[in-house]
Amino acid sequence: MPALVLLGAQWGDEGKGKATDLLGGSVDYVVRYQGGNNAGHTVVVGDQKYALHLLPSGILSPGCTPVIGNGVVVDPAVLLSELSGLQARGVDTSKLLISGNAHLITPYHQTIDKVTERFLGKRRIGTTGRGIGPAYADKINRVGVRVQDLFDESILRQKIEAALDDKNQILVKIFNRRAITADQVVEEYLGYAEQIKDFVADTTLVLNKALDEEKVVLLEGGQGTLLDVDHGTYPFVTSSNPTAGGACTGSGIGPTRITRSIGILKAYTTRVGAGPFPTELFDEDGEALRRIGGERGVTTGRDRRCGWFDAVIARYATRVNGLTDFFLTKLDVLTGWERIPVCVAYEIDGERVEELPYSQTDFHHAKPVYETLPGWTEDITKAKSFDDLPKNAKAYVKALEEMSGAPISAIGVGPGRDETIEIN
Ligand code: 2SA
Ligand code: GDP
Ligand code: MG
Repeated sequence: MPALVLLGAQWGDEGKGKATDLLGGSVDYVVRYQGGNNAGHTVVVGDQKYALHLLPSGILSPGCTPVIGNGVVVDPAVLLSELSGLQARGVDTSKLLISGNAHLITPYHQTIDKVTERFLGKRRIGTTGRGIGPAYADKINRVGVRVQDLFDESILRQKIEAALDDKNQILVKIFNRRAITADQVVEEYLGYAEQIKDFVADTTLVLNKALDEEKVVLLEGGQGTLLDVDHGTYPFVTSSNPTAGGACTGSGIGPTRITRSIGILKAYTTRVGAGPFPTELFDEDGEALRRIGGERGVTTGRDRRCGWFDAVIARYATRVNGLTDFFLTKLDVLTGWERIPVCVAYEIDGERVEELPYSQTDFHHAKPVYETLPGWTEDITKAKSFDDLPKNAKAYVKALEEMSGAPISAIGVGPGRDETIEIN
């Protein structure tokens, strides 16, 4: 049996948490493969709303084993508080597995993230301030601290001391901050070791064995395709690979075992943080999308930037992720607009461009070319099948499908688990 990937097709917050939860009942493992507690995945179960940051959304599905893969960066303090928050609400968290190879976020990563952003001023990325970029930088620089290091005090101390050698130079000399002592970090992190040791496992072995035994593994992405450090709008990206390739590296599952790659696609577009966004709206339509869609960051509470649907981006997501299908989310948010513009191409320096330009300068200059589709006013939140949708909503979905390069297999018409139309 297969592994499947579920990832964001835009700039994140497409509704991946809800989609993962929806599939949670029919899969055996849900694996986070990149990112960390910069993510904010919302799952609504009945009248209960959960905001998950580090834990895979599958933790809410009984029978499903949640896994934090090697590609994730783990802030142990956040991990423990998220676990105790769920336990207090009666969620069984005992099956969680954490890769011993996942890297740790430490307090100095958070400090560096925040002071760097402050220093960048107008050129800031608009990070979540959770230490994600600095933790991945240490990983690539081979001075990172891994989950397994928590269980060997002498190695942990050596690594933290080595990492702090140059970090303290930067913090003190450039950012005018107080030095962080290795002792204080080591002591804090040794305290976490005992609390997380039972969750730590060789997760690539567990997952590959599970696949051998015909189990189903869902690889859940954080953020989205356009925030990918390789394929996104660099430098306005996160520091990991949310795209499908990252699912293999971040979990230790080979590409031949993945049979489905699902792109979660919002019926309009949002972005948090800085960077180019061709269909962004600065008028009352943008404000209405934000208000009706509840477009506010789940982790930082920042207002999300909002704009119309961008088919160039959707086609790009199909291309770089080899998408087999899309889940289209938040169609209900568009109810009430008389006409809905959809970006079908860009105009760059007077020329029509159908594909996402690889040049950053071109993308910054891209102006959306819109086609306008007729809207609908009927409430669609109770729709259970595609045929229950009003004619113009059906036409909108079909048009998006045609422009985006992969079939739409599910449509979200509300935040709840059952507010989904499945299309066979
Ligand atoms: P970072 O912190 O280094 O990963 O930030 C780099 C960029 O990545 C963006 N980013 C996100 N964009 C959308 N949603 C994210 N998760 C939260 C949510 C965001 C929040 O679900 O709402 O609460 O603000 C997320 N995480 C990272 C970030 O905005 C930077 O542009
Ligand atoms: P994620 O990061 O991709 O998991 O998405 P977020 O949780 O950050 O943001 C998506 C928001 O949209 C959450 O508040 C969800 O509850 C909500 N949501 C998901 N699908 C739908 C839908 O089809 N309709 C509506 N109205 N809300 C949805
Ligand atoms: Mg989110």
